[in-house]
Amino acid sequence: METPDLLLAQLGWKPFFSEQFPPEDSDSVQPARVISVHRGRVTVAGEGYEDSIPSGLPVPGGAEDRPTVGDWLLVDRNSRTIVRILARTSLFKRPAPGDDRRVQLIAANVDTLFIVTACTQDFNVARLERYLVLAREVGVRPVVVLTKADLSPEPEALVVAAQALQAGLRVELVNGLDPASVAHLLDYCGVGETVALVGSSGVGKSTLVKTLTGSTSIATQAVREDDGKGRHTTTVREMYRLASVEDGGVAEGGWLVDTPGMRELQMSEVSTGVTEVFDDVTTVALACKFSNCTHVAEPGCAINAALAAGELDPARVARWRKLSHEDAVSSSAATVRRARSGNASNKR
Ligand SMILES: Nc1nc2c(ncn2[C@@H]2O[C@H](COP(=O)(O)OP(=O)(O)OP(=O)(O)O)[C@@H](O)[C@H]2O)c(=O)[nH]1
Ligand SMILES: [Mg+2]
Ligand SMILES: [Zn+2]
Repeated sequence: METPDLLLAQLGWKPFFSEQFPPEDSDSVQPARVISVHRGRVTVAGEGYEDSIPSGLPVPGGAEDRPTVGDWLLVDRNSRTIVRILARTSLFKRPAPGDDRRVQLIAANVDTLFIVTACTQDFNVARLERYLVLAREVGVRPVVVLTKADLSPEPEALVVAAQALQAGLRVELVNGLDPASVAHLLDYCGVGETVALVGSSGVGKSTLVKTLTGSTSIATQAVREDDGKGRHTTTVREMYRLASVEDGGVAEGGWLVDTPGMRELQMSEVSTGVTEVFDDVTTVALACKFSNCTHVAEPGCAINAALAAGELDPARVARWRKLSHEDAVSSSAATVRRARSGNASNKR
């Protein structure tokens, strides 16, 4: 017999959340986790129940005041409406495609990020670095999952290339279609833990979720046809429950969040992540003569000195420059945007 507390713990309930939930409120509201997001509604799961409720908040707020997959909510027991969204341990978001004044929330309260890439044309160290920056910035543990090992003549070389990006980085090589090959990924996703899968379209994120959960209802892309477009590209964000076998008995495992493939990953307000992922480069830059050195032609530039001495990889420095520049430009644009929308709402 499971205790109610255990059920919430299986959903990912942690002290961080219970501390935000005054016990005297439990008569009127109950905590529930967002399992999937639909137009105007969210599917939530709580202690022994699952329900579809309106996604609106009592008081509409800022861009991040919307429920996303993985969120913990307090739900009114009578009206079945959201009372509030609990503060998040982590939040993945990006500028909304086609409308950079809005942000798109991808997933909340994630413990581990599976950065999924295929041992095919998709493999690209610059893209992997972008996802690593994102993971650092958001504060979740990254794991690189290299799929389609069965389609590559020399997948081990790619494992080595990925591992070189960050000391201690976990890199897993799998055939996503083979349950035995993906089984060890379950170690990253114990009871109550949440793993989000991100990566380009077609790399095999939904396939991994399908194989790991044993689900038959998750749609994956058909093998790519001449137009290069799959027919079952994921469009919703949804969490899937893992069943794990422990001590001979079957227990509920953690949660996998499938996300739609991203065509491009824009970086904004990620300077901490860039600094940490490129710490080999940023440490050298500390020794530049000028603190605002652009590392182009300044005297006393430690980056250029290290490049000349062969102590830094020119390709990695070039990727660092590009990401830092992109972050600086889009972050200042975001600041301007916020200032403008702040003014606009004051006038209303
Ligand atoms: N041979 C082989 N095929 C794979 C593997 N993983 C995925 N595939 C195939 O690759 C295609 C795309 O897989 P999906 O799982 O739909 O890709 P996705 O990342 O979810 O794509 P989006 O939803 O568009 O982001 C499907 O035809 C899968 O069967 C693998 O490890 N080996
Ligand atoms: Mg998919
Ligand atoms: Zn410099």
